[in-house]
Amino acid sequence: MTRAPQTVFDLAGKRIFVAGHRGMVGSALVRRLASENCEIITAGREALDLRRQADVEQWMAAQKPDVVVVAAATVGGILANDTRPVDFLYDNLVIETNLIESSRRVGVKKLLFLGSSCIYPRLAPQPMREDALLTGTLEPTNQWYAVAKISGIMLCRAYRKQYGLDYISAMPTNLYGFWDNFDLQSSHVIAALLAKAHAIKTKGGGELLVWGSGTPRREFLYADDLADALVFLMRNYSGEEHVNVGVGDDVTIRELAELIVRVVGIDPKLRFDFSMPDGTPRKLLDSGRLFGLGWRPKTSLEDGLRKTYAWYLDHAAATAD
Ligand code: GFB
Repeated sequence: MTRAPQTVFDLAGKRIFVAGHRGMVGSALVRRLASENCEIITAGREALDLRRQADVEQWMAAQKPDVVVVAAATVGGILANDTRPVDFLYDNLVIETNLIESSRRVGVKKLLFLGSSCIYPRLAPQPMREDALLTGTLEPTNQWYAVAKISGIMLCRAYRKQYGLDYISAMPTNLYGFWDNFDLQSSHVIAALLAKAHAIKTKGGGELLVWGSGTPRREFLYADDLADALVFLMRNYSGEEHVNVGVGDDVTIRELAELIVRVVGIDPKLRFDFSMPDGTPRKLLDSGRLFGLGWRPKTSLEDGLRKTYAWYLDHAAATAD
């Protein structure tokens, strides 16, 4: 039997700034925090550009949050990462730097920085443990994003070391869920395949185009499960090392495509586009540290895909290509 860990940080009554609250992760976190006895504060992009240092410092000084979650980032799938290196490196470096340093200035007590499983070397031993960080060469398609996220981890460690601040980092595996980006050029694989499968269903026929060979393996976590893990970590974790957040198993891209067409309710021929990149051959996290603390995901991949497809039908399908 796993014993519930002792609470090390109480969220009750705290002012929590969720940076990036309109994104898939930030919005899931806002939904999850609604059941905690805390005050959530947010800033829309039109009100605050997180890439502007002086603006962020001024906003933080006025708002004085107790807790900050760095869920704001420039994100995207394999093609966006590979073709927009400046956006993925520059934007993410400045956003995290501005948020972390301004948090120190205004006395933020707890900060949670969010990274990604692409921080690990392309050929890291699987499943990837936290100590695989900086042991080998990165995957070229997302090295820009990875370097920015590794820098964020190091910033949190540096602020812990120099200022004794309780700034922690979580590294989620590949994510999907509500408010994902369904644009076919810039999205991740689940949103893309759901949108493409839905278009086939609407047209009444066609092949499902899958980028790459279909052989890469990926682990997928439902965004609402991630949000639950983040609340758990804010409460129960205070350490220098980042913490992996995954589900513990993975599927091939072909298996994912087969599951998605079943969820959408069609049976098209799959066509693999070998001119598109495969990326990392496998990215399965070892989430043993988090599981050992007592947290587990609740949503199976099939259930999560069904919920995400239902959300897509309600929100995004009408405006899609
Ligand atoms: O989700 P995805 O873009 O991200 O692609 P990564 C995962 C795999 O799915 C790759 C294949 O092998 C893609 O080639 N795939 C098949 C597709 N069909 C499609 C499609 O229609 N669209 C997309 N996007 N992929 C990202 C990183 O890598 O993972 C980010 O680039 C971030 O920086 C994120 O870390 C979590 O898993 O390859």
